[in-house]
Amino acid sequence: MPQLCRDCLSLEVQSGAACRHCGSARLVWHDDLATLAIAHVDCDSFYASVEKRDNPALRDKPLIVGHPGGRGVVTTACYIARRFGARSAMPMFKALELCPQAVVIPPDMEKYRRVSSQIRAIFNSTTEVIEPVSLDEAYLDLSPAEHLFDRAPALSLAEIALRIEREVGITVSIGLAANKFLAKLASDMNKPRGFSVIGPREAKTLLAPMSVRCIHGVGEVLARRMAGAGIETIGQLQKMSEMEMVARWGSFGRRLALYVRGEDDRKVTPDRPRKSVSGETTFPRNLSRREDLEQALWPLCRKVAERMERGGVAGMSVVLKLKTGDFATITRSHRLTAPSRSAEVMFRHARALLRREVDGRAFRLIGIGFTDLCDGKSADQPDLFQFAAERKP
Ligand code: TTP
Ligand code: MG
Repeated sequence: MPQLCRDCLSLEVQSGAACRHCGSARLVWHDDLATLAIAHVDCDSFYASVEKRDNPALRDKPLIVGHPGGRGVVTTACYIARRFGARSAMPMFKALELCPQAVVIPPDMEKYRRVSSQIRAIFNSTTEVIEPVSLDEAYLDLSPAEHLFDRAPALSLAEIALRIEREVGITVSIGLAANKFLAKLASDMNKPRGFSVIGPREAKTLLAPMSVRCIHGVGEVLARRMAGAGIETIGQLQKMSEMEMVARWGSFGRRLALYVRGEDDRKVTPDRPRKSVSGETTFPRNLSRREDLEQALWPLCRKVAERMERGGVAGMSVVLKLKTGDFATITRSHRLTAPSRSAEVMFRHARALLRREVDGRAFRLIGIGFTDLCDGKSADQPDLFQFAAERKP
Protein backbone atom coordinates (compact mmCIF):
# COMPACT_ATOMS: atom_id res chain seq x y z
CA MET A 1 0.00 0.00 0.00
CA PRO A 2 1.38 3.50 -0.77
CA GLN A 3 2.98 5.10 2.25
CA LEU A 4 3.79 8.76 2.70
CA CYS A 5 6.31 10.03 5.23
CA ARG A 6 5.25 13.47 6.41
CA ASP A 7 8.74 14.32 7.61
CA CYS A 8 11.08 13.39 4.77
CA LEU A 9 8.38 13.52 2.08
CA SER A 10 8.99 10.09 0.65
CA LEU A 11 6.15 8.24 -1.05
CA GLU A 12 6.61 4.58 -1.82
CA VAL A 13 4.83 1.26 -1.79
CA GLN A 14 5.80 -0.09 1.58
CA SER A 15 4.42 -0.42 4.99
CA GLY A 16 6.28 -0.34 8.21
CA ALA A 17 5.85 1.34 11.55
CA ALA A 18 8.67 3.77 10.81
CA CYS A 19 9.96 5.44 7.64
CA ARG A 20 12.96 3.53 6.32
CA HIS A 21 14.60 6.78 5.18
CA CYS A 22 14.28 8.99 8.24
CA GLY A 23 12.83 6.80 10.97
CA SER A 24 9.76 9.03 11.41
CA ALA A 25 6.53 7.46 12.59
CA ARG A 26 4.44 10.21 10.99
CA LEU A 27 3.28 8.02 8.13
CA VAL A 28 0.09 8.02 6.10
CA TRP A 29 -1.14 4.92 4.31
CA HIS A 30 -3.89 4.69 1.79
CA ASP A 31 -4.57 2.76 -1.41
CA ASP A 32 -5.50 5.96 -3.23
CA LEU A 33 -2.74 8.10 -1.74
CA ALA A 34 -1.11 8.74 -5.08
CA THR A 35 -4.25 9.92 -6.85
CA LEU A 36 -6.71 11.67 -4.50
CA ALA A 37 -6.50 15.37 -5.21
CA ILE A 38 -9.04 17.50 -3.32
CA ALA A 39 -7.76 18.84 -0.02
CA HIS A 40 -9.10 20.79 2.92
CA VAL A 41 -6.45 22.51 5.01
CA ASP A 42 -7.42 23.89 8.42
CA CYS A 43 -5.12 25.60 10.93
CA ASP A 44 -5.06 24.13 14.43
CA SER A 45 -6.56 26.43 17.09
CA PHE A 46 -5.63 29.23 14.74
CA TYR A 47 -5.66 32.45 16.76
CA ALA A 48 -4.25 30.72 19.84
CA SER A 49 -1.43 29.13 17.83
CA VAL A 50 -0.43 32.51 16.40
CA GLU A 51 -0.35 34.01 19.90
CA LYS A 52 1.73 31.11 21.22
CA ARG A 53 4.13 31.51 18.35
CA ASP A 54 4.62 35.17 19.26
CA ASN A 55 5.04 34.51 22.97
CA PRO A 56 6.80 31.20 23.62
CA ALA A 57 6.24 31.64 27.39
CA LEU A 58 2.60 30.72 26.65
CA ARG A 59 3.44 27.54 24.79
CA ASP A 60 2.70 25.05 27.53
CA LYS A 61 -0.08 27.06 29.17
CA PRO A 62 -3.81 26.88 28.54
CA LEU A 63 -4.59 29.89 26.35
CA ILE A 64 -7.90 31.42 25.43
CA VAL A 65 -8.25 34.10 22.78
CA GLY A 66 -11.28 36.28 23.32
CA HIS A 67 -12.36 39.48 24.96
CA PRO A 68 -11.92 39.15 28.68
CA GLY A 69 -14.73 40.36 30.88
CA GLY A 70 -18.12 39.24 31.96
CA ARG A 71 -20.01 39.04 28.68
CA GLY A 72 -17.29 38.01 26.26
CA VAL A 73 -17.14 34.66 24.49
CA VAL A 74 -14.23 32.38 23.68
CA THR A 75 -12.98 32.92 20.16
CA THR A 76 -10.32 30.21 20.27
CA ALA A 77 -9.22 27.81 22.97
CA CYS A 78 -5.81 26.20 22.54
CA TYR A 79 -5.61 22.42 22.72
CA ILE A 80 -4.44 22.52 26.35
CA ALA A 81 -7.44 24.65 27.37
CA ARG A 82 -9.71 22.27 25.46
CA ARG A 83 -8.63 19.46 27.76
CA PHE A 84 -10.38 21.35 30.53
CA GLY A 85 -13.51 21.75 28.43
CA ALA A 86 -13.04 25.29 27.10
CA ARG A 87 -14.47 25.67 23.58
CA SER A 88 -15.02 28.30 20.88
CA ALA A 89 -18.23 30.29 21.29
CA MET A 90 -18.47 29.39 25.00
CA PRO A 91 -19.16 32.33 27.36
CA MET A 92 -15.82 33.47 28.78
CA PHE A 93 -16.99 33.18 32.39
CA LYS A 94 -17.89 29.55 31.82
CA ALA A 95 -14.56 28.74 30.14
CA LEU A 96 -12.74 30.34 33.06
CA GLU A 97 -14.78 28.33 35.53
CA LEU A 98 -13.62 25.17 33.76
CA CYS A 99 -10.05 26.37 33.32
CA PRO A 100 -9.32 29.16 35.83
CA GLN A 101 -5.57 29.10 35.16
CA ALA A 102 -6.04 29.98 31.46
CA VAL A 103 -4.29 33.03 30.07
CA VAL A 104 -6.74 35.24 28.15
CA ILE A 105 -5.59 37.37 25.22
CA PRO A 106 -7.83 39.64 23.12
CA PRO A 107 -7.85 38.83 19.40
CA ASP A 108 -5.61 40.74 17.00
CA MET A 109 -7.43 40.32 13.71
CA GLU A 110 -4.93 42.37 11.73
CA LYS A 111 -2.19 39.93 12.72
CA TYR A 112 -4.29 36.84 11.87
CA ARG A 113 -5.04 38.30 8.46
CA ARG A 114 -1.31 38.72 7.80
CA VAL A 115 -0.62 35.13 8.85
CA SER A 116 -3.49 33.96 6.67
CA SER A 117 -2.06 35.63 3.57
CA GLN A 118 1.36 34.15 4.30
CA ILE A 119 -0.26 30.70 4.34
CA ARG A 120 -2.12 31.56 1.17
CA ALA A 121 1.19 32.31 -0.57
CA ILE A 122 2.42 28.85 0.38
CA PHE A 123 -0.73 27.25 -1.07
CA ASN A 124 -0.24 29.31 -4.18
CA SER A 125 3.10 27.78 -4.99
CA THR A 126 1.33 24.45 -5.51
CA THR A 127 -2.00 25.30 -7.14
CA GLU A 128 -3.92 28.36 -8.21
CA VAL A 129 -7.26 26.73 -7.50
CA ILE A 130 -7.71 27.76 -3.88
CA GLU A 131 -11.06 28.39 -2.23
CA PRO A 132 -10.64 30.03 1.16
CA VAL A 133 -13.50 29.39 3.57
CA SER A 134 -12.23 31.62 6.35
CA LEU A 135 -8.90 33.04 7.50
CA ASP A 136 -7.74 29.64 8.65
CA GLU A 137 -9.17 27.12 6.19
CA ALA A 138 -9.24 26.53 2.47
CA TYR A 139 -9.99 23.93 -0.16
CA LEU A 140 -7.28 23.17 -2.70
CA ASP A 141 -7.66 21.42 -6.01
CA LEU A 142 -4.49 19.48 -6.81
CA SER A 143 -5.85 17.35 -9.63
CA PRO A 144 -3.33 16.85 -12.46
CA ALA A 145 -4.75 19.71 -14.48
CA GLU A 146 -4.34 22.18 -11.61
CA HIS A 147 -1.35 20.86 -9.70
CA LEU A 148 1.74 22.84 -10.60
CA PHE A 149 4.03 19.89 -9.89
CA ASP A 150 4.17 16.54 -11.56
CA ARG A 151 3.81 14.44 -8.45
CA ALA A 152 1.25 13.02 -6.06
CA PRO A 153 -0.95 15.70 -4.45
CA ALA A 154 -0.39 14.02 -1.06
CA LEU A 155 3.31 14.85 -1.30
CA SER A 156 2.66 18.51 -2.05
CA LEU A 157 0.23 18.66 0.86
CA ALA A 158 2.72 17.18 3.30
CA GLU A 159 5.23 19.72 2.05
CA ILE A 160 2.72 22.56 2.53
CA ALA A 161 2.21 21.45 6.14
CA LEU A 162 5.95 21.39 6.78
CA ARG A 163 6.48 24.77 5.15
CA ILE A 164 3.70 26.35 7.23
CA GLU A 165 5.34 24.98 10.36
CA ARG A 166 8.79 26.24 9.39
CA GLU A 167 7.97 29.51 7.70
CA VAL A 168 4.85 30.63 9.55
CA GLY A 169 5.34 28.87 12.87
CA ILE A 170 1.91 27.25 13.34
CA THR A 171 0.48 23.82 12.52
CA VAL A 172 -2.32 22.72 10.20
CA SER A 173 -4.43 19.62 9.68
CA ILE A 174 -5.02 18.25 6.23
CA GLY A 175 -7.87 16.23 4.79
CA LEU A 176 -7.39 14.54 1.42
CA ALA A 177 -10.23 12.96 -0.54
CA ALA A 178 -11.93 12.93 -3.91
CA ASN A 179 -14.31 15.77 -3.07
CA LYS A 180 -14.83 18.76 -0.79
CA PHE A 181 -17.33 17.12 1.53
CA LEU A 182 -15.03 14.23 2.42
CA ALA A 183 -11.89 16.39 2.48
CA LYS A 184 -13.45 18.67 5.09
CA LEU A 185 -14.50 15.71 7.23
CA ALA A 186 -11.02 14.24 6.91
CA SER A 187 -9.19 17.38 8.02
CA ASP A 188 -11.15 17.29 11.27
CA MET A 189 -10.52 13.62 12.02
CA ASN A 190 -7.06 13.77 13.46
CA LYS A 191 -6.45 17.30 14.78
CA PRO A 192 -4.02 18.85 15.64
CA ARG A 193 -1.23 18.31 13.07
CA GLY A 194 -3.31 15.67 11.34
CA PHE A 195 -3.25 14.22 7.84
CA SER A 196 -6.26 12.05 7.06
CA VAL A 197 -7.36 10.46 3.85
CA ILE A 198 -10.85 9.26 2.95
CA GLY A 199 -11.08 7.19 -0.20
CA PRO A 200 -14.29 6.62 -2.13
CA ARG A 201 -14.37 2.93 -1.21
CA GLU A 202 -14.52 3.33 2.56
CA ALA A 203 -16.50 6.58 2.63
CA LYS A 204 -19.95 5.08 3.17
CA THR A 205 -18.87 2.78 5.99
CA LEU A 206 -16.90 5.53 7.68
CA LEU A 207 -19.84 7.93 7.48
CA ALA A 208 -22.47 5.50 8.78
CA PRO A 209 -21.87 5.88 12.55
CA MET A 210 -21.26 9.65 12.38
CA SER A 211 -23.76 12.16 13.70
CA VAL A 212 -25.85 14.02 11.13
CA ARG A 213 -24.24 17.16 12.60
CA CYS A 214 -21.02 16.24 10.80
CA ILE A 215 -22.73 17.00 7.47
CA HIS A 216 -21.90 20.34 5.96
CA GLY A 217 -25.12 22.36 6.01
CA VAL A 218 -26.84 20.46 8.82
CA GLY A 219 -27.01 23.08 11.55
CA GLU A 220 -28.59 22.95 14.95
CA VAL A 221 -32.14 23.54 13.73
CA LEU A 222 -32.13 20.86 11.06
CA ALA A 223 -30.36 18.39 13.37
CA ARG A 224 -33.13 18.94 15.93
CA ARG A 225 -35.81 18.36 13.31
CA MET A 226 -34.06 15.18 12.24
CA ALA A 227 -33.74 14.03 15.84
CA GLY A 228 -37.50 14.67 16.17
CA ALA A 229 -37.99 12.15 13.37
CA GLY A 230 -35.65 9.69 15.12
CA ILE A 231 -32.70 10.34 12.78
CA GLU A 232 -29.36 10.85 14.49
CA THR A 233 -26.70 9.12 12.40
CA ILE A 234 -25.65 9.37 8.79
CA GLY A 235 -26.22 5.61 8.53
CA GLN A 236 -29.94 6.18 9.03
CA LEU A 237 -29.96 8.68 6.18
CA GLN A 238 -28.11 6.19 3.98
CA LYS A 239 -31.14 3.93 4.21
CA MET A 240 -33.48 6.60 2.84
CA SER A 241 -34.08 7.15 -0.86
CA GLU A 242 -33.25 10.45 -2.52
CA MET A 243 -36.97 10.96 -3.19
CA GLU A 244 -37.77 10.62 0.45
CA MET A 245 -35.07 13.09 1.42
CA VAL A 246 -36.28 15.61 -1.16
CA ALA A 247 -39.83 15.19 0.12
CA ARG A 248 -38.67 15.96 3.65
CA TRP A 249 -35.99 18.61 3.15
CA GLY A 250 -36.58 20.08 -0.29
CA SER A 251 -33.62 20.81 -2.53
CA PHE A 252 -31.17 20.28 0.33
CA GLY A 253 -32.44 16.68 0.39
CA ARG A 254 -30.89 16.15 -3.03
CA ARG A 255 -27.53 17.35 -1.76
CA LEU A 256 -27.91 15.22 1.37
CA ALA A 257 -28.53 12.12 -0.72
CA LEU A 258 -25.15 12.68 -2.37
CA TYR A 259 -23.26 13.52 0.84
CA VAL A 260 -24.43 10.47 2.76
CA ARG A 261 -23.01 8.28 0.00
CA GLY A 262 -19.72 10.19 0.21
CA GLU A 263 -20.36 12.03 -3.04
CA ASP A 264 -20.16 15.75 -3.73
CA ASP A 265 -20.09 17.47 -7.10
CA ARG A 266 -19.15 20.96 -5.86
CA LYS A 267 -16.03 22.29 -7.54
CA VAL A 268 -13.24 24.03 -5.69
CA THR A 269 -14.01 27.60 -6.76
CA PRO A 270 -11.08 29.99 -6.63
CA ASP A 271 -11.87 33.35 -5.06
CA ARG A 272 -9.60 35.30 -7.39
CA PRO A 273 -9.27 35.41 -11.13
CA ARG A 274 -6.10 33.64 -12.17
CA LYS A 275 -3.11 35.74 -13.07
CA SER A 276 -1.31 32.95 -14.84
CA VAL A 277 -1.56 29.33 -15.84
CA SER A 278 1.63 27.38 -15.48
CA GLY A 279 3.19 24.02 -14.90
CA GLU A 280 6.62 22.94 -13.82
CA THR A 281 8.61 19.86 -13.29
CA THR A 282 11.54 19.04 -11.01
CA PHE A 283 14.03 16.63 -12.56
CA PRO A 284 15.07 13.46 -10.74
CA ARG A 285 18.64 14.73 -11.37
CA ASN A 286 19.91 18.05 -12.67
CA LEU A 287 19.97 18.57 -16.43
CA SER A 288 22.18 20.84 -18.50
CA ARG A 289 21.91 19.57 -22.09
CA ARG A 290 19.68 21.52 -24.41
CA GLU A 291 17.99 18.42 -25.84
CA ASP A 292 17.12 17.10 -22.40
CA LEU A 293 15.67 20.41 -21.27
CA GLU A 294 13.67 20.83 -24.47
CA GLN A 295 12.27 17.37 -24.11
CA ALA A 296 10.85 18.29 -20.70
CA LEU A 297 9.14 21.34 -22.21
CA TRP A 298 6.61 19.76 -24.55
CA PRO A 299 4.56 17.75 -22.00
CA LEU A 300 4.38 20.86 -19.83
CA CYS A 301 3.12 22.94 -22.75
CA ARG A 302 0.44 20.33 -23.46
CA LYS A 303 -0.64 20.35 -19.84
CA VAL A 304 -0.81 24.14 -19.57
CA ALA A 305 -2.68 24.43 -22.88
CA GLU A 306 -5.23 21.88 -21.73
CA ARG A 307 -5.73 23.68 -18.47
CA MET A 308 -6.25 26.99 -20.28
CA GLU A 309 -8.77 25.44 -22.60
CA ARG A 310 -10.73 24.11 -19.65
CA GLY A 311 -10.58 27.47 -17.92
CA GLY A 312 -11.60 29.34 -21.09
CA VAL A 313 -8.60 31.67 -20.94
CA ALA A 314 -5.74 32.70 -23.19
CA GLY A 315 -2.56 34.61 -22.43
CA MET A 316 -0.49 37.37 -23.97
CA SER A 317 2.91 36.41 -22.52
CA VAL A 318 4.83 33.16 -22.43
CA VAL A 319 7.00 32.74 -19.34
CA LEU A 320 9.85 30.31 -18.92
CA LYS A 321 11.10 29.48 -15.46
CA LEU A 322 14.31 27.67 -14.61
CA LYS A 323 15.81 26.80 -11.29
CA THR A 324 19.54 26.16 -11.17
CA GLY A 325 21.21 23.42 -9.16
CA ASP A 326 21.95 25.96 -6.44
CA PHE A 327 18.29 27.07 -6.29
CA ALA A 328 18.56 30.39 -8.12
CA THR A 329 15.33 31.08 -10.02
CA ILE A 330 15.45 32.53 -13.51
CA THR A 331 12.31 33.74 -15.30
CA ARG A 332 12.25 34.92 -18.90
CA SER A 333 9.21 36.05 -20.81
CA HIS A 334 8.09 36.87 -24.29
CA ARG A 335 5.08 39.01 -25.15
CA LEU A 336 3.00 37.79 -28.08
CA THR A 337 1.32 40.01 -30.63
CA ALA A 338 -2.03 38.25 -30.11
CA PRO A 339 -3.45 36.14 -27.29
CA SER A 340 -2.88 32.40 -27.44
CA ARG A 341 -3.35 29.21 -25.52
CA SER A 342 -1.77 26.95 -28.05
CA ALA A 343 0.76 24.38 -26.86
CA GLU A 344 2.70 24.84 -30.11
CA VAL A 345 2.96 28.62 -29.70
CA MET A 346 4.03 28.22 -26.12
CA PHE A 347 6.61 25.61 -27.03
CA ARG A 348 8.11 27.67 -29.85
CA HIS A 349 8.63 30.74 -27.69
CA ALA A 350 9.70 28.85 -24.60
CA ARG A 351 12.26 26.97 -26.62
CA ALA A 352 13.69 30.22 -27.97
CA LEU A 353 13.89 31.63 -24.44
CA LEU A 354 15.48 28.41 -23.20
CA ARG A 355 18.16 28.34 -25.88
CA ARG A 356 19.44 31.69 -24.64
CA GLU A 357 19.94 30.29 -21.14
CA VAL A 358 21.57 26.95 -21.92
CA ASP A 359 25.29 27.46 -21.28
CA GLY A 360 26.38 24.36 -19.40
CA ARG A 361 24.71 25.26 -16.10
CA ALA A 362 22.85 22.47 -14.34
CA PHE A 363 19.12 22.99 -13.87
CA ARG A 364 16.92 21.23 -11.34
CA LEU A 365 13.54 22.51 -12.53
CA ILE A 366 11.83 23.85 -15.62
CA GLY A 367 8.50 25.64 -15.68
CA ILE A 368 6.36 27.20 -18.35
CA GLY A 369 3.24 29.29 -18.38
CA PHE A 370 1.07 31.98 -19.86
CA THR A 371 0.48 35.29 -18.07
CA ASP A 372 -1.47 38.47 -18.97
CA LEU A 373 -4.56 36.34 -19.23
CA CYS A 374 -7.66 37.29 -21.18
CA ASP A 375 -10.81 35.67 -22.46
CA GLY A 376 -10.01 32.57 -24.50
CA LYS A 377 -12.50 33.37 -27.27
CA SER A 378 -10.16 35.73 -29.08
CA ALA A 379 -7.21 33.33 -28.95
CA ASP A 380 -5.38 31.77 -31.84
CA GLN A 381 -7.39 33.31 -34.65
CA PRO A 382 -6.07 32.18 -38.00
CA ASP A 383 -3.64 34.81 -39.17
CA LEU A 384 -5.10 36.30 -42.38
CA PHE A 385 -1.80 37.48 -43.75
CA GLN A 386 -0.13 34.19 -43.13
CA PHE A 387 -3.12 32.46 -44.68
CA ALA A 388 -2.84 34.64 -47.78
CA ALA A 389 0.90 34.07 -47.95
CA GLU A 390 0.46 30.32 -47.73
CA ARG A 391 -2.02 30.38 -50.56
CA LYS A 392 0.31 32.21 -52.87
CA PRO A 393 1.49 29.92 -55.63
P1 TTP B 1 -11.86 26.87 13.58
O1 TTP B 1 -11.03 26.33 12.47
O2 TTP B 1 -13.27 26.40 13.72
O3 TTP B 1 -11.19 26.58 14.97
P2 TTP B 1 -9.70 26.64 15.40
O4 TTP B 1 -8.77 26.90 14.26
O5 TTP B 1 -9.59 27.61 16.51
O6 TTP B 1 -9.48 25.20 15.98
P3 TTP B 1 -9.38 23.82 15.23
O7 TTP B 1 -9.54 24.09 13.78
O8 TTP B 1 -8.03 23.30 15.58
O9 TTP B 1 -10.48 22.99 15.78
O10 TTP B 1 -11.88 28.45 13.51
C1 TTP B 1 -10.77 29.22 13.09
C2 TTP B 1 -10.74 30.55 13.79
O11 TTP B 1 -11.97 31.23 13.61
C3 TTP B 1 -10.54 30.41 15.27
O12 TTP B 1 -9.19 30.34 15.68
C4 TTP B 1 -11.26 31.64 15.78
C5 TTP B 1 -12.34 31.92 14.78
N1 TTP B 1 -13.63 31.48 15.34
C6 TTP B 1 -14.46 32.42 15.94
O13 TTP B 1 -14.14 33.60 15.97
N2 TTP B 1 -15.65 32.00 16.50
C7 TTP B 1 -16.06 30.69 16.48
O14 TTP B 1 -17.12 30.34 16.98
C8 TTP B 1 -15.19 29.72 15.85
C9 TTP B 1 -15.58 28.27 15.80
C10 TTP B 1 -14.01 30.17 15.29
MG1 MG C 1 -9.01 25.76 12.47
